[in-house]
Amino acid sequence: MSLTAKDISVVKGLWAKISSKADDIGAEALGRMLTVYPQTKTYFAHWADLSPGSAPVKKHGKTIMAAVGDAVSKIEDLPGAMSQLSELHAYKLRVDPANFKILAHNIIVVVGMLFPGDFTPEAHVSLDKFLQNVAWCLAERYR
Ligand code: HNI
Repeated sequence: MSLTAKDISVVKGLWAKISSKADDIGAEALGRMLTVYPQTKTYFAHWADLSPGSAPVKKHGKTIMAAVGDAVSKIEDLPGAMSQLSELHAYKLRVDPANFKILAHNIIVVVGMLFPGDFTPEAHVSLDKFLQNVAWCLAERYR
């Protein structure tokens, strides 16, 4: 499902409004993913504390959202933007790509929670399409 020019402008507009809170969004989304979909915890078993609000969850939430912000800035070439991260997740981290959609879902939920006014149906659909594309591009190097 490719992004239209409208999706691109809606995602960029939404990101401009929410990016100053990207660290909070990432921490909340990652903490919820680990709580609500506990099968995702296996990949982070080396962390001291996997509970919402813990230091590693906050730190890694920030890392993830920095990569999402980078993807927004390279939205016209998402496969190129995500290619190195795809290789890392496929060959080194060996993350089942089904999990990318789970994290995308959690990011959507948290954006809706933290920015109810900006999270119009129009913003929702374009952000969902964008994150599904990010998930798809992250899975691209798996085979
Ligand atoms: Ni992911 C590391 C981005 C989804 C498991 N991940 C990273 C890094 C970035 C990143 C950036 C740091 C790379 C580096 O060190 O060079 N991850 C993303 C993005 C998404 C995503 C943008 C989806 C939107 N990662 C997931 C999912 C899982 C996952 C869904 C597992 C359920 N990622 C990891 C693990 C690491 C990781 C594990 C290493 C973390 C660590 O601390 O060892």
